[in-house]
Amino acid sequence: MQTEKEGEDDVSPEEYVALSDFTGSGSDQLSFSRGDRLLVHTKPSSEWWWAELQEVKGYVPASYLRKSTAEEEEDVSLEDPWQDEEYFGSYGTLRLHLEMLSDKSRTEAYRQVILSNSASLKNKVVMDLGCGTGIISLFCAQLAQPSLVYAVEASSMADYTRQLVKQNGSEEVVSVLQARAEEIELPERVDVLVSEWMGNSLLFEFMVESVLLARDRWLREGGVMWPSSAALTLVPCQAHSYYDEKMAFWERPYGLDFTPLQPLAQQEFFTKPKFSHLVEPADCLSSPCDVISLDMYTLQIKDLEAYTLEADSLHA
Ligand code: J7C
Repeated sequence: MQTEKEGEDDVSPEEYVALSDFTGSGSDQLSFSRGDRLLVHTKPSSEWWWAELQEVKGYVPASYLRKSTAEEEEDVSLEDPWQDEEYFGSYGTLRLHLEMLSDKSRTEAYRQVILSNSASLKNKVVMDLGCGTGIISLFCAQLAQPSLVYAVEASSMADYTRQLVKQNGSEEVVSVLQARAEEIELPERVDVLVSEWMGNSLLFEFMVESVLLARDRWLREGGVMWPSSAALTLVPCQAHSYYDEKMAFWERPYGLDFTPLQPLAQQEFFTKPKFSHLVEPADCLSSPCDVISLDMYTLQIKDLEAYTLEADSLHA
């Protein structure tokens, strides 16, 4: 049994989940991201708690946290957010598909390749790995004349993809398989393996692993990979016009002087990386540099695992 004093020090911390991102100011506050799991040691006030994240302790705002439930604590899949269930779960809703479909340069690039290679697709068997809503499979079916497209999608979106294929009159050509690429069984090898697998910073999600496995298992010898190569390109850039535009909001809204909020706006909106920002060529501060280049015909998983970046290559 614990004495009161021992209890204060030894009371087991409670686990909380972050509801949204928080950037701590000063060295005694923790910064965290939405979904992070924090251990709350003590609750000195109703607003600020003393907590721990990855072995670092600091104050956190209580209103940013919710208690994690017993089921969550037991659910090992949540320990690794990219476990299959969570990963494919996120692709079972429209949010990420909307993001991908709204990416015009991405979607148009696939459409264009299929259109300009339509002759070589005639009577060919295609696999569209991770087809999502089936856009690439539909482009193949409608812009070329493949004999068959296997549209492979592991998430529950596959149900809707089947409906979309039917709705667009392509059910004779496109066969939707709801399965992980690693598990599918096909009666034949395919002539073309097309996939939109590229994640943030190219390799995030590591879907490339599934593509390579499908290539080795299901692409016939001499078959075609789309894309045939991939690169991660870095370029230092500025975003002055975006910055100015966002800060200008705090100048005179409704004719009132709101400039005292500008330092706060700067802290809140500009201390984190900005994703999905379209960089104008004029904002690039040097010529781009490829830091990863992949040949999708020869690439092996072990090459990726062993990838290291020579600092010298950045000066090239
Ligand atoms: N098997 C089947 N579908 C997959 C797999 C896999 N191994 N990995 C990812 N997907 C699906 C996923 O459900 C989503 O619809 C799409 O492929 C991911 C596309 N991600 C991307 N960054 N372009």
